[in-house]
Amino acid sequence: RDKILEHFQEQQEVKDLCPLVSRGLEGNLSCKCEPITPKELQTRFPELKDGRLMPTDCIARERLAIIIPYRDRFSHLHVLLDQLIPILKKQQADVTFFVVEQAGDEPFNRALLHNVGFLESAKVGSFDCYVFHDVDLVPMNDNNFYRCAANPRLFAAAIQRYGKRKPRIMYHGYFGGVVGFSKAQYLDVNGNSNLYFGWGGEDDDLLLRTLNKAYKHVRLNTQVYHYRMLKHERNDRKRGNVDRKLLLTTAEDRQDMEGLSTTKYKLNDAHYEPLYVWINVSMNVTE
Ligand code: UD2
Ligand code: MN
Repeated sequence: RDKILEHFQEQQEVKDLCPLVSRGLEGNLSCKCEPITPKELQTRFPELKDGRLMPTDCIARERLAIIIPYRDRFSHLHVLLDQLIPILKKQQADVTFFVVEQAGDEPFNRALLHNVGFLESAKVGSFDCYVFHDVDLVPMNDNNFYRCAANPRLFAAAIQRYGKRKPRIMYHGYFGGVVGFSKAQYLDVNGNSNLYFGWGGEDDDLLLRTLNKAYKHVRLNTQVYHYRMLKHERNDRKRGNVDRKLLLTTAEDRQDMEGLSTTKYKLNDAHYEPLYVWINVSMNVTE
């Protein structure tokens, strides 16, 4: 009888898969979006270790990587995490945050940093799902599920820009801000193009790649999948910019030759912090 009891207790220890829809979700959220230091964040969320958050009472259905392209937005980064972590906790996500920083002051290349995040994440673990996340977009509803699906997804279905009252759809065919790909989908589209230095175009290129591989541009509910954009200076949209309109005309032709498979960078630093994996890379603009 003791043996049976023992066995039963062991069985109890085995965790189940987390439910598809977690309990305790609230819907629309507020955000004070006040500055917070990494130290304060660590105190608030001591369960984060090496940038990873895991459910305690069940096994997550997928392992998620959130890739944040980054340069000089320290305050935004921590405001974002302060809002994002409680949502992901409630969603019982197994998530690791990667901050991918571009060194130097060459024109920013968001899309290349996405590729770097994907490639470097493989050194940390095996991820099923990738969400590429602008540092300044704060999710405002916890039914916004950070999960992958049959098609790549635009999470940022609607965005409330600074000073505007309502979130709105950016434009038909918008595919920037926050997007999600399963590992297989990202490999399938050969990731992002590496050629978009400076502001703009890279997100449109990614949509062309996605549609070209016969995926659909799924429209998610804008009442749920909406974000607030934190205040920042408008970028210098001209400086060092490549001719993004010209590049876009060849997006599909370049897709298999140029992208994740040809990403080049110099890894300056990669280390664990409690809240994230920090990666710093240099790019060679003239290459
Ligand atoms: C828009 C898109 C963005 C991207 C960009 C063009 C929205 C809400 N977002 O962003 O997804 O397509 O246009 O490239 O429409 N970043 C830094 N430091 C910098 C510059 C950029 O960290 O100096 C990162 C950061 O994660 C930021 C993202 O790149 O959120 C996009 O750059 P942005 O916010 O300066 O440009 P924005 O708002 O026009
Ligand atoms: Mn922005």
